[in-house]
Amino acid sequence: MHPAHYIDGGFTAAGDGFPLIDPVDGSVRGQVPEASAETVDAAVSAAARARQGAWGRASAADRAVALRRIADGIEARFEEFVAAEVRDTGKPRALAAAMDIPRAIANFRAYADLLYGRAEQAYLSADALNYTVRRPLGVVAVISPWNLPLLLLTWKVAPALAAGNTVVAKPSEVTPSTATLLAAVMHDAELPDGVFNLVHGHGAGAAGEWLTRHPGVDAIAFTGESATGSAIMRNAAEHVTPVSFELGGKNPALVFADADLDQAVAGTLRSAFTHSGQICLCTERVYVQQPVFDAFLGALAAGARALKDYGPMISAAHRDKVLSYYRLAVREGAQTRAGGGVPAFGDQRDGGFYVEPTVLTGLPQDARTIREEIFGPVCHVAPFDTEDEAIALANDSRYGLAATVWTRDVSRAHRVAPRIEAGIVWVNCWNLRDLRTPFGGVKASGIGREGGGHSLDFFSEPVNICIQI
Ligand code: NAD
Ligand code: 6OD
Repeated sequence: MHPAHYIDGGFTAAGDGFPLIDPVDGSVRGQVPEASAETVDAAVSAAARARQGAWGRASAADRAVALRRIADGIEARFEEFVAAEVRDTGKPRALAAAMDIPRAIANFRAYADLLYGRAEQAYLSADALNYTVRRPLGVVAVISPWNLPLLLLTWKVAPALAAGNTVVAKPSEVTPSTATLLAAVMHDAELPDGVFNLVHGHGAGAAGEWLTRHPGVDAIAFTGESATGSAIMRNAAEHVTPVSFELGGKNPALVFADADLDQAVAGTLRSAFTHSGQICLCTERVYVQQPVFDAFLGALAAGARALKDYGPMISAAHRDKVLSYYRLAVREGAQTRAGGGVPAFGDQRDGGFYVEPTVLTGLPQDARTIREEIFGPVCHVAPFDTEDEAIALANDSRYGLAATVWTRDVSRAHRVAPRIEAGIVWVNCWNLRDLRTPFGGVKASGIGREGGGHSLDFFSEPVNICIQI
């Protein structure tokens, strides 16, 4: 299916287009329509009208039925979704089939389930009964990135719809395909016209920015870079539009000498190199306690060199950015223990945007390579002596999204985890997700929490009703 806008129940490819590039070989695979300001306006107006229609009157039970139909619709076209996600991102098929598309289905089912079982508190006193109802916010703009395109789009669209809102979604300009398929699923699920709308296009000075400045948008749910979050917040300030932000990270892993070393190495290979490091939760800073530093580093570097089935960076520009950090690291004094360059495959992938999985050592904590998010298949490994030192190193960052702690000492795990300044701390695991739990970051990694009731809270507002008795 070619990328197209979906507005008020109909597909249109109005507007000039730009090329869709295959990151595996650099070839042009199609055209993406660039939404004009009028197209964005039409989408917001359609969403505003749909609020007043059947969707605005639908009960939670009706909305849950609709969410299940959407989940079933994605499942019925599973292979099509997997193929589209693989084409846009170049990620291994196994990853899209095991993570991206199943999680998108689960996102809708989880919020269908969660709609039941939420009750607000009522307060009865001598003279009044106070109770609270939750009202949808209205038109929600969902702006999502390219790394887990359908997973992260549906992570916000599902709860926004569950809470009774209407949506205008703008996926990343480089990964438009699964969002377009999702619109087709919404259409087949007979969601009322205008409840879900989709516009394609760029961010700054284009569809993304116009949505965030639009007076008809009642809330903005955004996932992407921290710098983009700042820009959106400035624009959202104009109409005091509420925001929920999931932003960048520079995630630490702490490996204690009492850890199961094989488990810590295997876990760090996953946390640093899954999707070639292009997941906001990926580890870029590894701190290892001195007695096991050499053994851990040797095994991690060997594991990184052995990786074969990995995907490309999303674009030539992102490949160049990651490679510029590989070179910067060396200028800053790093030793490259694995990778550090561009792989040669001897096939069409040599025209694509690949970089080698890379392990670095030897940098001081104030090096830019240690402080800035790279978002590629690279981590730096440094030693520490004490628990306090490890926690201080982990927290010495402007970011605070996720951390991993590797230890067999249960007391240590409970002592260390709550002291790490991050929204999520995984102990002896990584990216193990329960969709009911709060997800988000501290510091420059985000504002607010999503997941379970936290998302439903953001996408609705409480109204207190006081009845004199
Ligand atoms: P990005 O910020 O460049 O773009 C994300 C989306 O925002 C895209 O749809 C883009 O078109 C749009 N956009 C860009 N500028 C905009 C503007 N001025 N106004 C409105 N919209 C705008 O991010 P990306 O490169 O697509 O994704 C990678 C980044 O996302 C990394 O920093 C990564 O850490 C972060 N990320 C965070 C999480 C999380 O859950 N915390 C998840 C995934 C990715
Ligand atoms: O698992 C999730 O719910 C989630 N939001 C993951 C984000 C990954 C970032 O790239």
